[in-house]
Amino acid sequence: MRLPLSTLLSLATGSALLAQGGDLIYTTSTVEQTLTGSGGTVLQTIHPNDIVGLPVFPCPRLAEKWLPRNAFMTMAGDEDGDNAYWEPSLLGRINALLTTQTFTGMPNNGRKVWYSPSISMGTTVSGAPSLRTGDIGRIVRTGAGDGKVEYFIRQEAINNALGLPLTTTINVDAAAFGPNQGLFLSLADDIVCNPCGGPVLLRDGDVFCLPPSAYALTAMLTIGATAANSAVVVYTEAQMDAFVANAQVTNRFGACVPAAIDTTALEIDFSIAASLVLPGCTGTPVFVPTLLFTTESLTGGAILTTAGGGQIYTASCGPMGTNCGSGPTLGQQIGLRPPMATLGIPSFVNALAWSRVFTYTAESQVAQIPMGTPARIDFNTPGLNTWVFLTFAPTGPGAVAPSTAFTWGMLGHPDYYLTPNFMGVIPGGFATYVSPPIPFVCDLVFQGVTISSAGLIEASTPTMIEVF
Ligand SMILES: [Ca+2]
Ligand SMILES: [Ca+2]
Ligand SMILES: [Ca+2]
Repeated sequence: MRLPLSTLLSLATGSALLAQGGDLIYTTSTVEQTLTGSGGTVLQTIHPNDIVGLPVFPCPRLAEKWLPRNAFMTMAGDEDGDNAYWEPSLLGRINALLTTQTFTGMPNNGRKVWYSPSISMGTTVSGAPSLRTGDIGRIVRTGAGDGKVEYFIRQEAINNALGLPLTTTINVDAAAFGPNQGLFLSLADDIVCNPCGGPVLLRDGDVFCLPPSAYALTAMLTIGATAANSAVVVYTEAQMDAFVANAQVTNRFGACVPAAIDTTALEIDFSIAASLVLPGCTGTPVFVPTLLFTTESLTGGAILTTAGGGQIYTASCGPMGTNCGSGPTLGQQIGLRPPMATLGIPSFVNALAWSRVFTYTAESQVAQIPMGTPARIDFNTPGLNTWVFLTFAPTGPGAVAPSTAFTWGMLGHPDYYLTPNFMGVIPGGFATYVSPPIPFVCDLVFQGVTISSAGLIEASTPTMIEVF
């Protein structure tokens, strides 16, 4: 299908803005701490299933949790039917992030961002197939209720393009999408498949493309059907190794990184136009944009670009990695706290996407508390105060809290939970709400509402508490 001219014009505008760099969202491969310390709250601890926001300003760059795993748990409900909302390993590690809002200048939020998990979500609430490691999707509310899944692309469509049996389990490890460029992917495991050009051992470091000529967009502008055997390998692992070696970047120990091993995140680098054109399988050439990427070897959290044969990506506040001979890549360049002044963070960047970042988060300090004790909820509020609301959630196996649209907000979480009970006011910035002792067994959703510095009413991400 063709996009209307107005859409294409706004796409061009979005790209022009991105040439100066923008906010990013990302995930880490293991548990990390924010450089700011996040006011001493639990929001300082970054898990591999939390999404982190990295605003383009100020310098040095400061990261905060943007979409906590507790919000995923609230949205997903009891997806595995074990009668508990609390699932600290829900989605495993978020292996890929994909945003499409960037291109229309629209705000992004926890219902708009697309992701791929390393552990498939249970099917109790969503129904089959749920969100699998081979899908890129998101947890949404539909007419059938909360905890459902919407797909940007399904495993079957990727497998079809790769010439794999549709039922073969795959694990998407990196994703980037541009409406004019197509979908760029990397998988987490080596696999023999049959893409454009014939059978190949597709390596976990390889980057392949589903070009726009190889798929049909749905009415939602997601990818529906794909052409069989249409995926094009755009960079082999050996070429990714060369990009990494050419970048002359260090890992967390200060060693110069010689190879990629496994490509772990992808995004389009709009700062430099690319000239690589490959033959496609559908009679249309494949235009490969400059790509931002990360790899498993890049502990310390460096972000590289394919520009110039492989370089450290330079963003608004400086290079996103340390040059060989200049010490370790610490993690400060992505707003995380290194364990020592001479040792970088253990994580590599596991998923990466452009996104306008508006951060308003809530996270319970302890998600399961005994009856007769208070709930403690940490907030990061982008306004003068947070009004704290509590909602009683349904209980029992397969339960999910019903949400409804929070129509007053523009940038915050787009939903709230019925029926909200006003509990009190806490200050803006990092602050903790402490409830009265909760006198009975129940499941609760807490959420905040604020008036932002722009004068808008915004809702925080939701968080669960189970009282036993
Ligand atoms: Ca559960
Ligand atoms: Ca990844
Ligand atoms: Ca490899």
